[in-house]
Amino acid sequence: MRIVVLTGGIGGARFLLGVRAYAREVGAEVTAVVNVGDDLLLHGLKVCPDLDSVMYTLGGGADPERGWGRVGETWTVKSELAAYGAEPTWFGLGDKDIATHLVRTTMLNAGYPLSQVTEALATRWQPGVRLLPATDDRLETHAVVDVDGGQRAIHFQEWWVRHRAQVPTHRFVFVGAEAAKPAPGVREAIGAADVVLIAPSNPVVSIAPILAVPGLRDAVADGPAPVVGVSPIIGGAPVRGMADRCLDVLGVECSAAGVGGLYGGRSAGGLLDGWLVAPEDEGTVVPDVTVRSAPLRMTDEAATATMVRAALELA
Ligand code: GDP
Ligand code: FO1
Ligand code: CA
Repeated sequence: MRIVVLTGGIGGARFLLGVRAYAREVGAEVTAVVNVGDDLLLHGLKVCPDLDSVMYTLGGGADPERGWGRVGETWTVKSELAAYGAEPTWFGLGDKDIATHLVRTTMLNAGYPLSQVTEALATRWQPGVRLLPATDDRLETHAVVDVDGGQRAIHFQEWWVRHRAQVPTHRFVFVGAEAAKPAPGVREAIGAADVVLIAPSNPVVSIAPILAVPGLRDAVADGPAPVVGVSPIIGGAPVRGMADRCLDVLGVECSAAGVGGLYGGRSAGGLLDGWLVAPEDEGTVVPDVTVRSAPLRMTDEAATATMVRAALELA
């Protein structure tokens, strides 16, 4: 059995722990197609927050409380940069994390594509699933916001981390998406999948940038595999993070039904055959989609594997 998962950072990473546990039980192969829209160049280093969240989480090196970066992290470089007054001060790289960015940046500068660099980094972390960036090309999520009486596009990280999404926002733009190509293996994995799962990731800034890579939405929507999504929204609120702010920008209700409707039913030009919602949201209706409920809180690996089983039963 071949399972493909579309994923962002922490929500997707925790979901993948359950997918991997299930896959080990039944001998399935897992490919994660990971968002790169959050990526940024900082102090000359290429930082890939969602790829790193997935890699560290599956490799046992993630900080469980923060949800990003390394466990047991130290911040010497960050405070040294602050002593120089180096901007930005609102985004901090940990010392251990910086080693990842140094290796990545060196390889990228030597001409290796991000997909090969990711494979090389994963040699250390042994995530147990194949990690593929959605694209090797530059694709950056920007937010069009009101500042100082005018409209300006700012990088997603400035919107999310610096402004905590609390700034009047018109829309998101996936800069570079039109010219981006799926990374090697992504289209092939989707085409050969027995099931495609959409992780309970942020639909607006984690899943949408993946689908914005030309050809990927069609590969999923027109592919042979059933597509099942898992709701990141329980009882009208995100479990963590600011998906409510993101959905607000799109004018989509923050609910399991709202996100299900945003993805849409496959037979109606959308993506989904199935949509898994929490028991709190039982009765959710998404036109042309089979909706089931199951406990969706990823409290530990076993609970998450049970949730994955429910998603696969829907397929
Ligand atoms: P990010 O890239 O680090 O922001 O992470 P993702 O986009 O992959 O995931 C963020 C989403 O995960 C948020 O919208 C949360 O609501 C969702 N999430 C986090 N924990 C859980 C959980 O235990 N259950 C469900 N269903 N969703 C969760
Ligand atoms: N999030 C923060 O809120 N503040 C930070 O200083 C910060 C640094 C950081 C460094 C590396 C990394 O991989 C992630 C980092 N994040 C930080 C988290 C991250 O940028 C966002 O939560 C995600 O991009 C949203 O998916
Ligand atoms: Ca993300």
